[in-house]
Amino acid sequence: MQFNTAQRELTLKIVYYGPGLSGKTTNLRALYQRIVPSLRGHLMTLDTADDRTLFFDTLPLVFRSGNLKVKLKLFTVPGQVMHNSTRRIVLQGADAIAFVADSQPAKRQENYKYWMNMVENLKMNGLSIEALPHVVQWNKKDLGDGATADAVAKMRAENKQPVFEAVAVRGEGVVETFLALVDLTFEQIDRTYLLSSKVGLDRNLFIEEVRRCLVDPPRIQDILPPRGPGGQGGAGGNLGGSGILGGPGETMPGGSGAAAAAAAADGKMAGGA
Ligand SMILES: Nc1nc2c(ncn2[C@@H]2O[C@H](COP(=O)(O)OP(=O)(O)O)[C@@H](O)[C@H]2O)c(=O)[nH]1
Ligand SMILES: [Mg+2]
Repeated sequence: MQFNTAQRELTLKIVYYGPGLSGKTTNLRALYQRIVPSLRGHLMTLDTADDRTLFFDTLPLVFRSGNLKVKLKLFTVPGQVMHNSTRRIVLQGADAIAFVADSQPAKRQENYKYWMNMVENLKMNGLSIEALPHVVQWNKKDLGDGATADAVAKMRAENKQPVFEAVAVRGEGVVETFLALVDLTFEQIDRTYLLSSKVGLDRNLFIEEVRRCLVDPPRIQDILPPRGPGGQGGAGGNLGGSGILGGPGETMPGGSGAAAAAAAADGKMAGGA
């Protein structure tokens, strides 16, 4: 987070993380389509011919809230293994994470591997998923199966972070994922920086301003279920070990230890390159 008090400007960095081809760039494209045209910043994507993100994508969203200028800077990471150092750099100074998992049964191990890779890369940046507002989006719901649906239900029941299903190519679930994350992010920075009492920036007002930037936005109360007891409002969570992304041996050959080690080794290799 950057807070420029002189210019009364707040900048938040939101990173879409996940395995290659899970739909991160598609999320940004779909979101761009839902931003009121007069408010649209420049969506910068850099794909190779086969849909692979080469570096990263960015989409800014700038609006006023109270007497503050707010900049939300959205980034995606490139998913391919060889781009780990880029992923790590993109995570620098992240304020919030949308983890885009792939619902395809064949991708469950990938999801887990990239979750662990994210945990590792956050750590290298002095960040931790437990302390960062985050949501999980299960994209490509149209390609999921019963086992994916079970995994989603189980993750929801654990109540560690908001969980969304999406079909980003059709724009479904994209705005919901984004708004929920922005809401959690505001809550978190408000806890730390007391924005409501210090600069009169209130959570509802903030979210309303974000909604105003969007065409036909859902209501926030329809997106976020009431927080259950023990729900950490996105600040908690320990999803890597929960088995939900295909971890602890359930759905993944080799068990969690092997995947975690593989993910960590990945990180080390690319980091050292
Ligand atoms: N069937 C289906 N395809 C999708 C969905 N979302 C994205 N895709 C496709 O998956 C491919 C990879 O998407 P992309 O956004 O480039 O993935 P990224 O690597 O995570 O940025 C593209 O061909 C998209 O059109 C979805 O919800 N369902
Ligand atoms: Mg991409």
